[in-house]
Amino acid sequence: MSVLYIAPGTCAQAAHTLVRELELPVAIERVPLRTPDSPIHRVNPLGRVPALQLDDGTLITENSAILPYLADLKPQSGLFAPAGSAERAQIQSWIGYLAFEVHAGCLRPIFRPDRYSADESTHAGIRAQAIEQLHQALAHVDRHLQGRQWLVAERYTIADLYLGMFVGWLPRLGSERFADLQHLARAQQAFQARPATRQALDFEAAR
Ligand SMILES: N[C@@H](CCC(=O)N[C@@H](CS)C(=O)NCC(=O)O)C(=O)O
Repeated sequence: MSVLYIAPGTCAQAAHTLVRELELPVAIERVPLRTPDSPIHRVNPLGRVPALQLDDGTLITENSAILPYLADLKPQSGLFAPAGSAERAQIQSWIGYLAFEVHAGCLRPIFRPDRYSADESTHAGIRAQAIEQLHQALAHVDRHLQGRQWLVAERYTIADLYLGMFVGWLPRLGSERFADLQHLARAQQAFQARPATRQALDFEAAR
């Protein structure tokens, strides 16, 4: 059986939620992060989650690869789109934007300012600047969602799932800075209301 390695409260929630959306026979394995003895180091040389190990041992990392791979296992779900279609490229475009502009570009300096400076006195400034950049990056998504329910096409896709996870992190920033992004709030409520999202969150909170 394939195994998806996750850690609660991390971006692995996206892949985890998708496994539950698709009702795939994938074992969910929680691992600690940033400890040298974590089993994740035997699986992913970067020591990061999500990491999907297929039953033949093949490793797939990065949400931007795992989400499309899993969704392709059940094309009838409509969570992705057929190869060669413009919709598929648009879904991939949003996933790329969220992975690069939102996650790596903004959320990482907010949560891990130590990666940008060893001088702790600079961390508050790095965070504050990254929160402003995050607002700009998400305002672009919010404008796109004006007058439409989903990022692409007329249905919930893996792009909406990925977005919903990140928007769900905003309260952790303890900031009112994002209160104006009303379309994003609506997208996050739709993500939150899905049974698969609830199942994944409950599982991650349980142990
Ligand atoms: N670009 C990767 C990011 C993976 C990533 O940074 N995962 C974090 C959790 S959100 C992690 O495992 N951090 C542990 C570490 O960096 O040691 C993806 O989207 O899958």
